[in-house]
Amino acid sequence: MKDTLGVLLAGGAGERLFPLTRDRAKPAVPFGGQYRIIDITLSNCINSDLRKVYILTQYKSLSLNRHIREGWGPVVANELGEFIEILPPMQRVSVNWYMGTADAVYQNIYSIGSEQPKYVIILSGDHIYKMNYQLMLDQHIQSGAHVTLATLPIKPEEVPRFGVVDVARNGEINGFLEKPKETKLRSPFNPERVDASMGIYIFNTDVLLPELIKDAEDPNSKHDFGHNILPNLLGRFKMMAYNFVDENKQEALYWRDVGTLEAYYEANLDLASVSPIFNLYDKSWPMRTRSYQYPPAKFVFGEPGRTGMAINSVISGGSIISGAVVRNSVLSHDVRVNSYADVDSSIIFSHVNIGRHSRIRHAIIDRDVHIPDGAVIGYDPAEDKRNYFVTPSGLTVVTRDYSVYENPVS
Ligand code: ADQ
Ligand code: ADP
Repeated sequence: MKDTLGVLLAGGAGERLFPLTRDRAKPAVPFGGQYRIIDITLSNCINSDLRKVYILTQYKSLSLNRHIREGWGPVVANELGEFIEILPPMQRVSVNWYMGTADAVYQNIYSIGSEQPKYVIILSGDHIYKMNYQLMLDQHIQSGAHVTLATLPIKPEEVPRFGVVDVARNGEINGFLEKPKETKLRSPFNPERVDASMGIYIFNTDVLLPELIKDAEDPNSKHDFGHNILPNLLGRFKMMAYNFVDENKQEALYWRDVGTLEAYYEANLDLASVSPIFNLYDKSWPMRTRSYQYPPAKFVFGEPGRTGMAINSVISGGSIISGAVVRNSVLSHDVRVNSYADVDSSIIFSHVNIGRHSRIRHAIIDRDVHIPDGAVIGYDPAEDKRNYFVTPSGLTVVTRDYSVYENPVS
């Protein structure tokens, strides 16, 4: 890993996560109470001993920048040449913003070159998974590949969202097609699945940099890894797949693109379940984040006889549940849930105050929102639509616009 540079793409708009991405980039969207989505990939980096990482940002990146600077800057030893550093578009080699993913990397070609890494691993800041990139690099080196793509088996109907990879039994890649409408291709390892790209690539640097320059000079290119760079490498370089599967079952290991509100909601609620698939308490693979100085979460009697409690829930520091019941939910920092309130199967961001007698179910409440006393959210989608954002599947999202500021947190 000492010879490897990580380049983490964190500049996508995350449109399908709207309205959570209205004021922040997708990688900065809170996850699991105290984390941001990008923390999962950055934790994978540190746990894999990848300690030189550039993060390419552009879209609404203030909150992301702050989080990285304060949370991740101190994790690595700068004096040893390690860094976790944000690179926004600087117009050094181009007058444009980052056009596509390949252009984002191309625009930082000097920063990459000056580190003189032997390998570059391209990552994305959008996914929830635990992966040891060291094992992928080991395979890359042992196989003598110029480029290695991480792949996982998906259902055929999912291909419009993925790069489809034609993999031979020996792991060599013979074809690649970005987001086709459909495909007849099936995995040689599982006839009911298609091998898909996870958007994680290891390149030999001496292959990557000339390809980026060539792509930048091509006026017909979208400057995207999936559409342009990868298909252009076929037949010219040795490309291998690194299959992210459970060896026994030939099924994919846990990996989620939390790119839609529903997928995001499910992945969060999984954390609060008795036996989550994605375990945050696994000491062999710690998840890190920016630390805040909040006091511990507290559960108290509110009104006489009203017990404050949380069941099957993740509750972050600084929160107080007073005479209210919280079930199957994920609460971020500094949340107040007041007497007689009932919160069920919901995600509550930081600094939210939930008024007395309110009932919230199957909802996401963005930060700083003050839910007034007696509010009912998530029980009647038609009614919710008049006041809040409701997804077609009936998930209610309450954003800051809907705050009732005259009811401040005491
Ligand atoms: P997508 O995730 O749909 O597909 P894309 O939108 O290009 O591809 O995003 C890839 C990553 O780059 C994301 O983390 C995004 O935030 C970031 N990004 C996008 N545009 C950027 C820009 N201009 N500057 C900086 N960062 C940017 C990709 C692959 C598929 C693969 C799926 C797996 O293209 O082949 O199957 O990931 O999810
Ligand atoms: P996060 O919850 O991701 O930490 P921040 O509170 O840091 O978000 O806000 C991110 C950016 O969005 C900041 O620049 C902030 O000023 C801006 N912002 C916050 N709330 C609103 C709003 N209601 N409308 C427009 N911009 C907002």
